[in-house]
Amino acid sequence: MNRPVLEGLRLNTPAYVKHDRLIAWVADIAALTEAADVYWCDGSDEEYRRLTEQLVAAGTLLKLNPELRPSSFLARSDPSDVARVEDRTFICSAKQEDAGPTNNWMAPAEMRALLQTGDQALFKGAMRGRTLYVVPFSMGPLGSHIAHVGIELTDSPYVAVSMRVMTRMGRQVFDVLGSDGAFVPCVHTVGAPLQAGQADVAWPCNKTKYIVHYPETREIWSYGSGYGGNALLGKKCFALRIASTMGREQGWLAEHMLILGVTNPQGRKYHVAAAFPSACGKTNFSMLVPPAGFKGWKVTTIGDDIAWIKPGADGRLYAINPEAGYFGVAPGTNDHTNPNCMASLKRDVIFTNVALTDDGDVWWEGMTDTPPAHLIDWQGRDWTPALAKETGSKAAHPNARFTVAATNNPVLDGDWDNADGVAIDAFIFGGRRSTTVPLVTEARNWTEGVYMAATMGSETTAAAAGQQGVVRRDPFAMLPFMGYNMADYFQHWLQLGAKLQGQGAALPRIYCVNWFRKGADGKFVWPGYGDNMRVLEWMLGRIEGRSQGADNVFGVSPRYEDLRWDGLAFTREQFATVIGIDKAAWQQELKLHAELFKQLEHGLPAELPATMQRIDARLAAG
Ligand code: SAT
Ligand code: MN
Repeated sequence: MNRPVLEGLRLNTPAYVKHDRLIAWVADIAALTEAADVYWCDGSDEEYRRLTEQLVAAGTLLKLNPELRPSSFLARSDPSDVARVEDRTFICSAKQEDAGPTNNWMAPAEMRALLQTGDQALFKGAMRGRTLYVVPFSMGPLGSHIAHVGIELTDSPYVAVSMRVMTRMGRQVFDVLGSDGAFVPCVHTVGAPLQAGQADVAWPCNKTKYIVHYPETREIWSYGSGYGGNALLGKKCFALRIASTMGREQGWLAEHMLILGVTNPQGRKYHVAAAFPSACGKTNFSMLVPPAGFKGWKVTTIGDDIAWIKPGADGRLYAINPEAGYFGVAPGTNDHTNPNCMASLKRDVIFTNVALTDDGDVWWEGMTDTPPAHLIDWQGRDWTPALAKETGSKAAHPNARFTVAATNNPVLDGDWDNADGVAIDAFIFGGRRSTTVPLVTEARNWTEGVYMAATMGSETTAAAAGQQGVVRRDPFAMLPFMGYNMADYFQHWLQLGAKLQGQGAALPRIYCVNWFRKGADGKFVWPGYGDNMRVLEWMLGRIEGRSQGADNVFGVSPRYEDLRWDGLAFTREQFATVIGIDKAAWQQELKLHAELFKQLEHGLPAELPATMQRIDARLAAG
């Protein structure tokens, strides 16, 4: 192997790393980026303490009051670096059609010239003056047959400590890898090299950003951002975009889904995986507290964001959560919407872009009804409720996040770390729709379920779209996370279902939900949160053959008398508002489905337009 000459740079490779190809790759990247030093993360408590102390000294992290929020920190990002950058995210497959019409694409050679090989290549010298951290991580329980290993090389110690919270990170990963095990190489730089003597800033980043995936070689290259899914490359980049392409080749699924366990009063336990777009309450649903009337019911969390799902020898689908922590949206989280999450956040948390209270704790919009009289906002400026009234300025950024280990969750499922995963009984797909889509509908078969998932959509917020009520189609809640052609992905789901059915397996039931229908007053009609348990109970009742429902054009939905209402005053009229199918609205809706299918026509499975035509015909007849 052609090793680069590293003038004066020691690789510092620990003796327990036996993987020559990996070591050579680290040397290559250190040479390309001209990193000042190389540090191999071991994942120990001592290392976490040392790196967080270093980040406090550098001003990236602020230590919170240890009495109020023990072992916890606040990071404030650069105001230009606060979220995933979808328009800077690329799938660089050899052929453009393999990325499909929903992804940004560039030819691999062209992208490599831009990032690695060209005269002005962005990664050349990008880590000058910085340490390159080697971050070994396992997505999924170490050694699980469903898990995969990644190695992230990053010049951000904030990323290194966040990866320790979010993944199984540390030297034990090298035991799994041995001398030639497979890993997904992930290269990340904030894109802010330091000249000799140049002082660093608290949140280094670059105006130019590239989040790049090469599906054929399973590589990830990320430039210019230190935030969330742009930088913690195990999450969306690996566990969804790269893993979806691995799953397609190998016959499994990488999904943007929470996984929960639900145990009924008789002690029978079910597992449900549910896909919702970002910021639609996945973390809340995965930690749901059943309402008072549901004695003996228990909901436990396996994952809150991503599921890797493989068929077992028995033909059932087994899911693991590839992550080991939660990177959740803080605003709106409180003791009513998600008490288990609030309990998870009592200690050992890295908060990003929330507000700081005068006594050294955190606050965000929606945490309490009455905000504190004074705060330091997410940009480090004074904030008061009066100022907010006047200028609308938010104390916490709307995409402010917490990073916390799953083990902090009081309702963590006993099987969350089970290497074999849990057998899935039902899939749920849900968007955010103020009209049209009923509270819950069961698909009558797998194809109808895939249709529901393929056509799901969400109304964009006014801020994102400049106008209210525009529906963005977000198939399977995977639109920003697909690693290949969306139409091929639909086909993969259909094929997997057909194959398992051919083996005589009972497939999971598929449900479409919508918690977000609004009444004439513009307010949400369905109470949501813990009351979603009523819908979950109906689904499990369907699986057991107990719950009744009524057939409609879209599938099977409950009637008022099919749900349990103990402890909730919810009238037949209110229920009609959230469950009804409006003929005109659905005719309009189907036009939008047809638009989506037109966009995805290259390789689109014929079953989907055929299903649309069946719905259309029933609508016309009804
Ligand atoms: O920043 S993340 O991509 O991890 C979260 C999200 O936007 O869904
Ligand atoms: Mn997500």
